[in-house]
Amino acid sequence: MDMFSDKLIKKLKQSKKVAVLTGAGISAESGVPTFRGEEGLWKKYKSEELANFDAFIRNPELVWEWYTFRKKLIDEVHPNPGHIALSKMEQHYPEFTLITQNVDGLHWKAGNRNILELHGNIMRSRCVDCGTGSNSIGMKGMSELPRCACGGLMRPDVVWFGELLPQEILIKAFRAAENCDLFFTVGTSAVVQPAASLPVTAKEYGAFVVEINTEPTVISHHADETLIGPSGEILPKLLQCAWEGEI
Ligand code: BV8
Ligand code: ZN
Repeated sequence: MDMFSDKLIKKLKQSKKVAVLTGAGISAESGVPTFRGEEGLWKKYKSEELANFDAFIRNPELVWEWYTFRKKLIDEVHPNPGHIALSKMEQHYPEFTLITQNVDGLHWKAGNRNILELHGNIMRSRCVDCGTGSNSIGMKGMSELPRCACGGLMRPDVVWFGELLPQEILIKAFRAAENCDLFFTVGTSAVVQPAASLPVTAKEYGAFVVEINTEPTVISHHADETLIGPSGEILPKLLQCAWEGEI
């Protein structure tokens, strides 16, 4: 007995334009802790202590320590079957947009290319003063802070609370949500704005919205289908079912 409704399978077979929003949950089975789970990254610290600019200026060592810890962890993990399924979807559908809140770069490693990184990427840094970017630097010892050639302080190239998302990327994300036939929201608690408005927008514009999460969320009532379970198990099964061995 398949766990998926006929309507959902039909949608997967017939859709031409698909958009997906992912959050930390899609990387959980790769071993990357989520933000708000009990073992969440923010258990020890509170997000306001870390993921905002004032916290960074007040205590750059602490913030760099946290990001260096996360980068080291992310360097050692691999995409899981959920990420892989999404890269197969990009090959399959004529129009496929992957919108992620994650900064771990795992969708790129899994083979997706049409990726919109709403909140930046932890492997990139940029100068607070002149904006010069650089890849994958962190705290060398615990002492010296990474600095730009201009002398400015380097910061992780991620979007912190209270900071605007890259407008170009955000516009593309909403355009994808407005134009798609089928929208997946995967592994996100849907509390962080403006990302959390994307599934609602997709619904308003007539998309069939599917939520995949280990538990219901504040936007489950907007979804046409909510599949409860780990995305690393559900996504591959869903494609297997819909494409009957084509993959
Ligand atoms: C902005 C990057 C304009 C850095 C992040 C009051 C009301 C409404 C909004 C606000 C408000 N006060 C402030 C705001 C705005 C604020 C916001 O939304 N706050 C929330 C918390 C209320 N938003 C902002 O500040 C944004 N900017 O609005 O700019 C502006 C400008 C100036 C002044 C005012 C406004 C910027 C937001 C971006 C912040 N940066 N990260 C970093 O990563 O270090 S947010 C951070 O949370 C991550 O990006 C993360 O992706 C994101 C969302 O979390 P999730 O991905 O959903 O992860 P979470 O742990 O929460 O949930 C995991 C889910 O997975 C769970 O549901 C779990 O059940 C599920 N799961 C677990 N395992 C699995 C699974 N699912 C499937 N399979 C599994 N195996
Ligand atoms: Zn500089």
